[in-house]
Amino acid sequence: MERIYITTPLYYVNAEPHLGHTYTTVVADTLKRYYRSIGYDAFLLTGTDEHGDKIAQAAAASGTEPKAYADRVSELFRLTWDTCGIAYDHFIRTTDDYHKQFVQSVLQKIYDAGDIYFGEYGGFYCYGCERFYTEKELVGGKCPDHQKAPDYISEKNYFFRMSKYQQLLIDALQSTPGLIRPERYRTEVLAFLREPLEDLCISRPISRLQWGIALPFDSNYVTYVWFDALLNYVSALAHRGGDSLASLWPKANHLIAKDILKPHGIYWPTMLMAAGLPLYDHLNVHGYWNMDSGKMSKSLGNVIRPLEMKARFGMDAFRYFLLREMAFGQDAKFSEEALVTRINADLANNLGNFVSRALAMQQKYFDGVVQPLGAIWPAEDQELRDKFAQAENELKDYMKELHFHRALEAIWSALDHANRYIVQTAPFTMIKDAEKKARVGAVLHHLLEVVRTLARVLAPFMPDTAVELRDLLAVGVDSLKAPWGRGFVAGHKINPPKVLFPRIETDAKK
Ligand code: ME8
Repeated sequence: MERIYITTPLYYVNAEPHLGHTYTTVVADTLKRYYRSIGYDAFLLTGTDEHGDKIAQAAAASGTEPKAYADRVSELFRLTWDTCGIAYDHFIRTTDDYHKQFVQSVLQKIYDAGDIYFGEYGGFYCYGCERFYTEKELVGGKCPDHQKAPDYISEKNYFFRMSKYQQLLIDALQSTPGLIRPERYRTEVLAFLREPLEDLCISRPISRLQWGIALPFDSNYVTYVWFDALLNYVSALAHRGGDSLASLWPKANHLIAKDILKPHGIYWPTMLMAAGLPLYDHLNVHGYWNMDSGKMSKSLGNVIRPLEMKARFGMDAFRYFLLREMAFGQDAKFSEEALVTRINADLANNLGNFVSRALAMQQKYFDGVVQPLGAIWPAEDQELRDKFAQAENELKDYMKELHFHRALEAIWSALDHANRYIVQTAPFTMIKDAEKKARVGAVLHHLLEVVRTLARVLAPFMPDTAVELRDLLAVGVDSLKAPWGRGFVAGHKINPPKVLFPRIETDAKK
């Protein structure tokens, strides 16, 4: 059986789940459902990143101990994903004992092999990013992400000999085009590697920070949060036991946004090399969601919370918007107006109306009982079937390249065709002529085949809607696999229609 291992970043517990986290997690969930649907053994990992300065400071600011603080926010992430119906297989916390032990064992192994050494380092440190910056990386003397001047600190620390793996990493990136994708991010990492790579400071003295995993070879230090957190992708599999590590790790597909390209594109593969582990299969990098009003932030009061979106618009509508609106790899803009426009046009109108028309006619003309297709299919029937077959083929190619928006576009283009088919065949006119009743039955049967196909192809993107469609058709999961024209047994009765996506009235129209 083919396998795929899908991961989201481990989200920091100093912020509550928002639009950005939700996008990556929804993409991961969609991929998992898609690969499952084509017969893969797909495993999805998510979780929370809980150590380091940033979390210790956030806990202190809220007057809580770091562990209690992390417990609360981590639970919030887990609950959010549960409520959103994310089908993760394991939720890892970097404070889990097995993870801590795993990190220590890897540190010891790399230390014993001579790739970790003790040295002195002074540099510009940004607490927000939890990393040192070179002068060149600062913009106007400030961290480009946090717009704050970093602190200059000098101290004795442990270093990972990252520089030793620079050439090996360049070779791997050059010989494996898809290792980091889309291509522009591979190019970005390669460009960065044109400069000599410095060794990575992987410890923090406990005089400055206690909230971390103790170094196994020096209890005066804790592990730098990135060296701890990145290892989650492997520790979770080791913890799972069996052949998980051997069979799933080489099939790893990480999902991240471009903000954490450097740790995933440089630190992580060199760490894997030092630990004697194979590299991930793909690092998949998406762009940023921006708000109309600029960056999303608590202080601007424009944070988009997934549970609010689910409550107001429904999870599937929100998922559809996220996957349809952003081209994976590029930035996208979020606005409620755009969301409502998509819901009304694509979901209420195109999809919702199609389904309710098909089901309503079936009910009205044949009391819900599916009619025979007839031995000879006119050209328009074949065209309809072919249009969906083509969309499904395109979808396969698009999913391989993470072009979710194009996959959905292909389905909607077939749906447009199906709406035109109703207009062209005009069953509502034909039914007035008793002699054409059999043809009306056949046309409606084709419409139900469209609904059945939709229940199959939409399942990874809009899982609840797919189930609703299936319930409306009164068929089981297995019957979704049947080829066009073989989905319903003679005399099968479907259910009456219902409104899947109510139109959202905007203020302007009220
Ligand atoms: O970086 N648009 O955690 P984090 C799109 N703990 N995606 C966004 C986004 C936005 N505006 N904002 C956040 C960390 N994301 C580390 C990761 S992994 C071993 C450790 C998503 O909570 C996106 O996936 O800051 C981004 O990479 C991630 O959240 C950063 O989450």
